[in-house]
Amino acid sequence: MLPQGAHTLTLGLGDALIVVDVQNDFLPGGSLAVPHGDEVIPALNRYLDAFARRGLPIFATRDWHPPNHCSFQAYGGPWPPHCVAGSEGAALAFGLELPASMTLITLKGTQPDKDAYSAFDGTDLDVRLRVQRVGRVFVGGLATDYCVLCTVEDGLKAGYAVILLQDAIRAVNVKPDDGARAEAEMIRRGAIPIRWEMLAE
Ligand code: VGL
Ligand code: ZN
Repeated sequence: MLPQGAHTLTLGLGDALIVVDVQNDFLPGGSLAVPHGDEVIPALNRYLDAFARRGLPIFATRDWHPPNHCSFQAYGGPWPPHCVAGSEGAALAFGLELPASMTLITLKGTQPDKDAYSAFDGTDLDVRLRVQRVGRVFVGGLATDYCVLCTVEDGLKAGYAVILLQDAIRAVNVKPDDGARAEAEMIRRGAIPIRWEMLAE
């Protein structure tokens, strides 16, 4: 049940779903595990089904680094090795129900000397969205305080309306309130937070 007065949101033409970096290395047991990262999988599956049933486009991004990537500690970066291109850790999470026929995959962070948290950074995502006449993107996945944050910020800068799937994101929380701060920042910049209950049938 929705609280009285709450708004609902109807999916339609021009909407797209962006699933950010739901990859094994970001799940519990992975090399850069996001606490409770696996909880985004069932949450995203509901949105995936809603978009698929309406024939709306779905984009899945993958962090996809060379073994000598600059974000890895051995090369001066902040992170343990993760999402090495082609590795099991870089594979999309088992159980994530991406409809193969309508999902487009975007790889990012593929250059050794350049990190890319945003799905728009160094990719053709903007062009692919424009080709499909997308005006509004629904963003969920991992991690709230890095790739989701940067993807939402770049989406807003590129002129998209951005809906933040608040029940389908989880944070690394290097500092304990990083995730909460990132959410507040995305909303401050214009992202609209929703939860599953706010989507109209
Ligand atoms: C990410 C840290 C390093 C992310 C990627 O997907 O949020 N975080 N690489
Ligand atoms: Zn990375």
